[in-house]
Parts: sequence; C-alpha cells; structure tokens
Amino acid sequence: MAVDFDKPHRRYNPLTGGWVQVSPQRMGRPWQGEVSPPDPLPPTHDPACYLCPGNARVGGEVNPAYGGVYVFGNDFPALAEDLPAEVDHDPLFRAEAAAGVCRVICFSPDHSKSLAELPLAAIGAVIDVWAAQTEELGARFGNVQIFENKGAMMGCSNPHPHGQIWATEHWGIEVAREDQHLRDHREWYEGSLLVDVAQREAAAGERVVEINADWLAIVPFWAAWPFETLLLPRFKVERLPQLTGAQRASLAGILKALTTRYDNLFQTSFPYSMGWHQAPFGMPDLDHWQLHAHFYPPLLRSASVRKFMVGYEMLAEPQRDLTPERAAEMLRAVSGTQHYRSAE
Ligand code: H2U
Ligand code: ZN
Repeated sequence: MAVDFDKPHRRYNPLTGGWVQVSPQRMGRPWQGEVSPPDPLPPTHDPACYLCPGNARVGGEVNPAYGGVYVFGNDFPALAEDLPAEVDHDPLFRAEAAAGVCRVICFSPDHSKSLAELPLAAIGAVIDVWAAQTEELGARFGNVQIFENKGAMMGCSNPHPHGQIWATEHWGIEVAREDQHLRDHREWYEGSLLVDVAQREAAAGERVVEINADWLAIVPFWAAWPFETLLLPRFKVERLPQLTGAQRASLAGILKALTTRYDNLFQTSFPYSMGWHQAPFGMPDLDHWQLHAHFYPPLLRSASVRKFMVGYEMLAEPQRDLTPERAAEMLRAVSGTQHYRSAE
C-alpha cells in the first residue's frame, strides 16, 4: 500500500542513509509568512570589519585594497598543514592527526552585499575562485570543502560576504557517507542517484524552487530543515573545475535567484550554512559522483523563529511539520528576481 503523505510518515535520504519524520497533520492551518521589521542595511565599507579591503585583520595583517574576490589563509586555522600522519589504533580511544589548510574567501569588497545582491558577474567570479581553489588544493588533499556560514544565527558574526575553504587529507564523515551511498546506489540500481533525482524532480515540479537549462534547486523529498534545498546540475559533472563558462554563468544565475527567494521569504537576509559536495580526490573511480550544493537554513516561521534540532531530533531522528512540497511552494511564491531591499 502506498504511504499516505497527509499522515505521519518517514522519508529516506538515499544520499546519507538517514530518515526524516514528517508530521503534516500538524500543519493543517493555512499560514502566511510573517514579515519582520527591516534589518538595518550595513554600510558598503565598515571601518571595524576585519574583512573589508584595507582593514586590519584580528591577527594584525592588513587586507589589500582588493576589488574582486579575495582569498587569505585563516588566521585561526582549525587544521595544521604539516602534520606527521599519526594514528592511535586503541579500539576504545582511536584517533588520527588532522592535517589540512583553512582559507577564508571574501566574495566581494562590498561589505553590504550577500550573494543575492551581488551582480551576476561578481557571483561568477566567486564560482571561478571556488573552482580554482578546488583544483589547486585537490592536487594536495583528499577533500576540498567549500562552505559559507551566513548570519549570526549560524555562528557568523560578520555580515561581510564571505565563505571558507577547508582542505583535508581525510574526507569528512558527510562526504564519506555520500560516497558510500552514491556507490551503493549505482551498484543496486545502475542509474546515477543525483542525475536521476534531478530528472525526476524537474519532471514532477512539486519540489522545484528554481530551474534553468543547466541547474535545478529543489527542497529535497527527504529535507530535514524546513527550507533546506539541494542545488543539482542537470548534466553529469563531478567537480567544480569541470564546469564550462556557460555552466558557470547559469550557476551564478540560479545562485542569485535562489538566495533572492530565501531573502524575500521573511524579508530578511536569510541565514544558512551552504556548501559544495564534489568527488573527493585520489580515487581511481569517480563516476558515481555528482557535484551538488546543500543549503541548510535554520529559519522556520519568521526572521527570528527558528527550527531547533533538539530532543527527538538529537536522540532519534529529524522531524518536521511543514512538508518539503509546501516549503518549495512557499519559496516559489516569492520573487526570484526582485530582492525585497531593492523593491521600490
Ligand atoms: P565564519 O565564516 O563562520 O564567519 O568564520 C570566519 C572565519 O574567519 C573564522 O574561521 C576567520 C575566523 O577564524 N578570521 C580570520 O582568519 N581573520 C580575522 O581577522 C578574523 C576572522
Ligand atoms: Zn567588511
């Protein structure tokens, strides 16, 4: 018998092997997004910002008067570059040295503009740097993890548009999990998991938030966070450096549209952690891989009401009331072209 999606049910995440419990009966009432008072617009240059061009960072180094994307070595790296490969094999207290490189990437010299408000060419420049960093660090490390923490709610205290790049010899556990599940899926079902998901979702449409000729942003069937999205290519590609100029341009377009929708949803600079997953380096076979990005926003009902992953989530598995289909519909209902701060 088919699952009744109007009743409590669980959905499987084929990328990680996780499950999410969906309780749509608790969302019976129709509901309109609450609009919060507008956040103050940050200045284009903030003398107190450690990421703005020409300013001193916490460690004392001074940023150059950069005019585009600017990458520097994190002054407080979580990893160390030249570590001997030490391992403790104790079955109870196993450990290994964690070598790697941590960099910070300023998306723009303009302190006030997040991805949503940057011009397409500037977003394209960020994509080019993501790809170049992947290429350079992938020659030395197993995983190049590109991510962005955005908003105070996500632990980011500086609104200057920036992200991070961590390159490690080991794969993070999320990457290792995805590698295993992508591999298993190919073996069991033959298709390529994320290529097939993109095809099915584009055809069905109900979870699609944004789509263009090359890319697709969906609230995945198995989303755990209320407005979580998965950004997928509509063609086979394993890593960022492989993207052609045209595919980078269409990626800039969908990134701008998706983040504009996010900001418009609660008329706030939408907090999230986002990041890329791409084929790890040093594997002979990477055909099971497909490049993709995850967006994990914490907000649930307004600029201040967030989803907490506590209690049942910590001890059993994630649970949500709002269905992924309804979340996608809400994101589709706001503009992907006109940002609320520029709307006049
Ligand atoms: P968020 O992406 O979470 O905001 O972190 C910013 C990073 O910037 C953080 O890892 C680094 C911090 O170590 N940083 C510097 O490298 N230099 C500075 O002057 C301040 C912040
Ligand atoms: Zn700044």
